Amino acid sequence: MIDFELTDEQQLIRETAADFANREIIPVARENDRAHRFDTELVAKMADMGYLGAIVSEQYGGRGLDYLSYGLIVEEVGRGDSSARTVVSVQTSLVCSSIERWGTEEQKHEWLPKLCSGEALGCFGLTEPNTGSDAANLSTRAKKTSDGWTISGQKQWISMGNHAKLALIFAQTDPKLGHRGLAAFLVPTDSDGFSSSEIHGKLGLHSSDTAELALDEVAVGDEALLGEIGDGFKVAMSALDSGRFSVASGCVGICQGCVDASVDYAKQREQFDRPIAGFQLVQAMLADMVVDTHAARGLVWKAGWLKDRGKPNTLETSVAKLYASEAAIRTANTAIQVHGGAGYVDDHPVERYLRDARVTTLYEGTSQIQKLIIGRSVTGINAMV
Ligand code: COS
Repeated sequence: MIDFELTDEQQLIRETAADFANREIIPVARENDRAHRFDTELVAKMADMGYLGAIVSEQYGGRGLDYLSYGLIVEEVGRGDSSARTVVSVQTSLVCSSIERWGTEEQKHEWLPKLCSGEALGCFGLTEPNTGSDAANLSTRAKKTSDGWTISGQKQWISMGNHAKLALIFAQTDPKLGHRGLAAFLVPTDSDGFSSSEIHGKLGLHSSDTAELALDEVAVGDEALLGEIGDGFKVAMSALDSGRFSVASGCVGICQGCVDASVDYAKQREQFDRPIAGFQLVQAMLADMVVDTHAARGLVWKAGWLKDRGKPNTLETSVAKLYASEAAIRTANTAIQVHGGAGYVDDHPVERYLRDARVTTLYEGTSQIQKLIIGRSVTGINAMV
């Protein structure tokens, strides 16, 4: 049976998130973008809505929602502002999900309530200056001490790295073991030897905090280890299964925002004595945008449906992330075309949509990595070795 009908609860969650985006996110998005401001008040409001721990169990302070509902929330937040959406994606999918899935009861009770309530922000420290797609090849080292570990290395492109109280840090414990030597650590960012600095000059996501992290002999106890030694790569990959779904959901929001803005504009903008919405070539652009939006949303919902049933979904998540991120760029680009010169300045949201969409085919696995995952899945041949 295929059923595209949302439950009453999912419908309510969607409407509430849309209303939240309209009231709290969209009115401040342009000013935050211009000011390059990481909006901590908005983060607190999203936390109050339960959006930082939507899929976390209620016993740990989350809302215990299903993935489809989470995707609906992330779509609406992404329609509002991808920088705000990045907060939700990183906090919920990369950090909270990893702790809930791999953590001990002590770790879950210590961190999840604070993360869900927004008392603490978390960041995901996988990528390094010389390690992006080849995620197993980390330079950051963790050395065993008598009562814990010392971690040294650098992390790059870390969303929320300057605001986070907790960093999920991936490090190599034994280079001879390759990906089976990796471990994940819950590192408080006020630890001695931990520092962060802001990365400037980004094309988009101006109101998202993006950091470089440096760990200089940071000492943590044994209780900081998340999962077992050697589980680090699996922790990262399982986090990205959730994170890629979240990015894809946010991209559907960009697509929908572009359609909404373009339809409105095309109906009120007049040329040759009639609204440009009456021109076939404008309608063709709108139609392309609508098709991309529907297709992306359908793929995201399918991935969420599989997650909610506990079925394997790495392939479907990569398909959704690849399609939705590329669709967001196409749609935002077309939306600017519909707006003409007006779309090139920030009186309308579409130029920000394009700038913010651009990163989504890069982070949480490039489009090329998604294609290699999809290609391996259908051929059984690993093109990455
Ligand atoms: N969940 C849990 N475990 C997973 C997994 C998943 N989704 N995917 C793989 N694993 C496990 C495998 O089961 C395997 O376990 P064993 O060691 O027990 O055999 C292990 O991880 C290695 O898997 P695999 O051989 O598939 O890994 P590869 O080295 O081939 O992975 C890719 C290569 C490209 C897929 C991976 O490095 C990747 O996703 N790179 C992109 C990283 C990225 O997205 N960076 C952005 C960071 S966030 S901005």
